[in-house]
Amino acid sequence: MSLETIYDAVLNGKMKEAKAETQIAVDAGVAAGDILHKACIPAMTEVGRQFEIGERFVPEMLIAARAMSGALEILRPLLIEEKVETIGKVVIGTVAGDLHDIGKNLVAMMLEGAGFEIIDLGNDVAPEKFVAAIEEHKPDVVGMSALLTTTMASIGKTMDAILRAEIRDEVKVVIGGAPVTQEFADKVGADGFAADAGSAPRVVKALLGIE
Ligand code: B1M
Repeated sequence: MSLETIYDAVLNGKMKEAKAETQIAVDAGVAAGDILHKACIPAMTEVGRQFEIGERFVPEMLIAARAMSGALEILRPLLIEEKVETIGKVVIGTVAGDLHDIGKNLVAMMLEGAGFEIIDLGNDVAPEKFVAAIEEHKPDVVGMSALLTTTMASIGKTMDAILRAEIRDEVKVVIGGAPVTQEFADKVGADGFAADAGSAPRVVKALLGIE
């Protein structure tokens, strides 16, 4: 057992091995926070880096994210016990009228892999539901995904609802999805745009001033 073995298992998308090695490490007394911060998160950071430079593709990123989720199943209750702090909280959802959630799920997994707590509202999320989730969970960041040119308008409507609820100053907004662009993000007044799941953690961290 070593943290390096867990790092390799996550990096290479070997879920069974990631889970088994994580359990072995936990049983040997390694702190869950160390497993997360010294093995799992660095592996997912590397996955994101490789994706951004075109050395990996979506399916490979997905299997690595699943391996990370496998390890997290074991670590999550222990991290709560150890009171290990996450680096921030993200509420994420696919906007109203849009049922596409594969990309959003991948972004959520990569953000979780980077150390964020994720509150996933699912797909077809109405503006009022985003507002209610911001009021309830007080996230640092709200992420909206849209895959249809027609549902890009729902991003604007959700931004309006957030403004009307007078909570715009309390959160950073990051948007993405195949038809979404930086230009559109500027137009609707979002704080950030991420082109893909590999770059999303970097964009969100930069907005929060996290190294
Ligand atoms: Co739909 N669909 N679909 N579809 N579908 C597209 C998006 C489409 C491009 C296909 C096409 O015509 N070539 C087209 C949209 C055209 C447009 O508006 N520009 C389309 C259409 C038209 C439709 C329907 C209207 C079809 C119909 O019924 N006539 C319908 C709409 C239903 C609805 O939403 N109301 C529909 C339905 C569906 C299914 C339900 C069958 C299914 C979705 C299943 C699901 O998600 N659970 C589906 C699928 C699978 C697709 C395609 C084939 C694949 C989408 C996908 O998962 N890609 C898609 C065509 C295509 O992309 N080749 C298509 C993989 C995923 C990893 O990538 O989602 O782009 P992506 O996410 C990326 C980035 O965009 C980014 O990071 C992700 C990972 O790198 N990203 C973010 C995404 N969200 C982000 C959020 C961020 C940051 C980055 O910050 C918060």
